[in-house]
Amino acid sequence: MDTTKLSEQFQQKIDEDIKIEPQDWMPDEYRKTLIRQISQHAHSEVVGMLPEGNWITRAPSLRRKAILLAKVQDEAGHGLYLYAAGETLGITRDEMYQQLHSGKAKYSSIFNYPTLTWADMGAIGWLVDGAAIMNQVPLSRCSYGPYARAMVRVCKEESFHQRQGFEILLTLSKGNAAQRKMCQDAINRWWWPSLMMFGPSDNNSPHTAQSMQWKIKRFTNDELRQKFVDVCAEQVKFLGMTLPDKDLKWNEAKQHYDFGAINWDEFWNVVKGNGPCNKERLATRVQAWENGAWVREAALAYEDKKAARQYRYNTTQAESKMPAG
Ligand code: FAQ
Repeated sequence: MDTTKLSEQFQQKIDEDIKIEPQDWMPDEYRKTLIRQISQHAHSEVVGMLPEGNWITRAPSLRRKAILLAKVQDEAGHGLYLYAAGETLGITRDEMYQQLHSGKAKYSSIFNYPTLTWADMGAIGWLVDGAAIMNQVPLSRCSYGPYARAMVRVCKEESFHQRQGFEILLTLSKGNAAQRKMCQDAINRWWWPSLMMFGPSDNNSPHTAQSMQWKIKRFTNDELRQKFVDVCAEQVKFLGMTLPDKDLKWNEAKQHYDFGAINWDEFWNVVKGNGPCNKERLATRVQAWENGAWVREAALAYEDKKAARQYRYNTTQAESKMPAG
């Protein structure tokens, strides 16, 4: 069948909400877009372990330490499902890592900011995981089966993360003056970078239109950002804190919150590698990869040894069944 016909049938399946599976025909550009997005998403989960990993040894109680440890492990698991989903498209995990380590593949801008106080663990949970869920719930309905299915479990876990973050901030917000100040300071620092997680505004987003047509994206960057603002503007009231935006105001006519201008220069600066922690984050990942070389070699050597033993066993068995003479 010619490519035009295949493309038409492909789009028809998408329009009918039939999932595309790895063995199905798909346009090269669809495959490329998914590899780009899924691998960048996987890298974000794994690099995203670093800002919070920084606080595991400094969590204020054993309970907080255990919760944070479990949360950071969950992020590793999310990375794993996503790398596995990426592999179904014909790219190897090593190639994806290579793209991250060489700086070719992006990861979310948010993880290039430092975690200065314990309240940052609360702000990350509430705002960063909150933004991640807002973006990922629609992705669980995306047209590519393996990506959509990976998102179902990821979202369940992210929603727990979001609540644990809010609970950290709620506790601080009921604490002494220094704790309340720490809480407000963390919200102030994480608010705008969290809004940037949704990507450039729609008129500057080169991939949105095509990704919407392919139902990889179900909402545009600006639509999801607006939903997030509307939710947070209400939730912050429970904390007795404020969002650092003097233009944040309920708009009765639009039934949405209006909000101030995002600093897109800051966003692109971070995306291009010049944020406060870009170099440190990438160097840590590269070092982890290099330090783990012996583990990968040992695992492969073990697999080879097991296969050789199995081969010897199978050969002996076959020989013993041969008729004598
Ligand atoms: N940072 O045309 P668009 C998490 C790039 S997971 C860096 O709008 P698209 C869990 C974009 O890649 C967070 N780069 O692109 C967690 C593209 O560059 P390219 C990650 C960004 O793909 C919580 C260019 O700008 N989530 O947080 C960013 O249609 C706590 C043009 O942009 C996902 O990855 C950014 N913020 O829409 C872990 C979700 N935004 O590739 C630990 C899946 C845009 O052409 C602790 N991804 N760019 O070189 C998506 O939904 C989409 O890829 C968007 C971007 C919405 C991020």
